[in-house]
Amino acid sequence: MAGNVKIVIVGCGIAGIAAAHRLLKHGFHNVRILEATERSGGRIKTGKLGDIVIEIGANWIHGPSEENPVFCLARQYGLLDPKALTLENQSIDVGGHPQGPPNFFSSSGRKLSAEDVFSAQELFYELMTECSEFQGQKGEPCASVGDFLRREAKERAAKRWKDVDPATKSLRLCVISNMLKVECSINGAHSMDEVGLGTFGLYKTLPGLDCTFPGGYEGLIKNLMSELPDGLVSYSRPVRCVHWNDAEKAKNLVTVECEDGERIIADHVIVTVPLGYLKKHHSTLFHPPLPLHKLHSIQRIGFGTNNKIFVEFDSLWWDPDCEIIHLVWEDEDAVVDQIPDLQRSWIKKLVGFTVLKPTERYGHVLCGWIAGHEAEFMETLSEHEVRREMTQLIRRFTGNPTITPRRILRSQWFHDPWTCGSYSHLATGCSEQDLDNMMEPLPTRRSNAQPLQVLFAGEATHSCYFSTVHGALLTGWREADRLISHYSSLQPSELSKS
Ligand code: 6YU
Repeated sequence: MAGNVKIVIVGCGIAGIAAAHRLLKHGFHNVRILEATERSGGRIKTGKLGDIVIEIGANWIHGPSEENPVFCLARQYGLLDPKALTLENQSIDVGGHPQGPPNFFSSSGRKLSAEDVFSAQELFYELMTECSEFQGQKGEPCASVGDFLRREAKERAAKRWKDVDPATKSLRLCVISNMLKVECSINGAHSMDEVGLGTFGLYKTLPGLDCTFPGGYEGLIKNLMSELPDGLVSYSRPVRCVHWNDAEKAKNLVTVECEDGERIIADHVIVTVPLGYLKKHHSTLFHPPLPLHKLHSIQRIGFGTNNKIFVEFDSLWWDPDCEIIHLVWEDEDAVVDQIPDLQRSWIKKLVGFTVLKPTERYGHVLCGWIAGHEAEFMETLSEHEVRREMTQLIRRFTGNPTITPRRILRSQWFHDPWTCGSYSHLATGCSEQDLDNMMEPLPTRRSNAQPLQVLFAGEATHSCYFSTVHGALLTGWREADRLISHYSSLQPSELSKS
């Protein structure tokens, strides 16, 4: 029976691949994936800087431990370093905060001491923990994480550091601005003012010290793809419109119309396109249009940009054990995460760098992080301009006028036509209901038409692991399971009709 059911999956990122895997395993052989680009993986994208393997998209397995299906698969395929497999690594819980020994440089060319930054970091992490605790309790004090952090940081700084000299106090608040910008990168948001406070605690972290794939994240995709039959994916085949049936007693078939004019009839379609793409193209991607409550949730949930700028040097200018470099602007003691003069000063949004480790494998390569509209503007500049700005920035913060990057490479997720940004976050005004609406199949329960015509997977449809690879993978399995249990619950008489 399952073999006769025709299922089309739109998008060959990890969610689409996971859905296909699970369906095939359960006897659904008539499965096809339509992918807009010429490759699998979507936002899992490994590239090269010279001979060095770099990640243009997803970087880490967040929370690599038994509960994380990406960790389990990577371990099964032998893709991880031995350290990541140790029980010790799996049990470390850092609650999603950046990890590893940091260096802090300031805009006057000074390297800040641990003492300078410790009090600021302590206050910031205290506030971040509090932000997660409003979830499920009515009456959070502000609408956004940014409002709360800014207000509380200033108030507590005034009380706690009242005996500290003004220059030190000001510097500490500048460090907090840097950490606020790091949060923008982590959340993929333009400003933390756009991230909802009441729902912030909905995102869940898993234990385990984040780890990378030494051979590249795409190794996971290659291994999964090698287990799918040849020809299952049609590449360079963008879907233009999914025609479904909202009318009562309408026949149970969906038509998928491709850009090249091909029309494919299916019993079910699983849509895994990114939320950024849905926001931009929902009105043409579905016919009839999406029900209003679903559309409003697509509009309410946030989808921002987080970009990387890789920079290679001949030698290191950071401490050998350093894993994260923070750049602190000394004129930002107002606790800010947005740059007023975006076109001239976009580089101020670059929070700093993660150091690619180990040095024997990566040489002296840093990965710079920049989020928001400043990151989107950066994408419009030539590589030459970005390189020039990066060089000036590093010279200023190190006080060394001779440092020159050997080469750079940046990501451009906002202008990627099939992604339109990086990943989702719960914006102000969102509720848990929006996530439920995102994953609700069409027609929705409010309709009497044939059920499960169009199903939705992808990172932005996971209730607590949105924005991650493991979240996306789990949504692919979830939607496959929805179909598997639908067919296993049908009576024989219903099966012959369907
Ligand atoms: C994670 C991480 N990570 C960084 C960056 C990005 C993301 N994520 P897909 O988009 O993959 O697939 C959809 C497909 O649909 C795609 O192939 C399209 O081409 C196709 N499509 C679209 N339209 C179509 C149409 N019309 N027809 C047919 N096909 C169509 N996740 O776990 N770890 O480290 C990161 C990161 C830059 C962009 C990430 C990370 C998110 C994941 O990549 C993402 O959730 C999943 O891959 C999505 O899979 P999917 O299948 O849902 O969609 C100082 C200093 C300090 C430094 N601090 C730095 C802090 C930075 C913190 N950042 C963390 C996140 C990172 C790095």
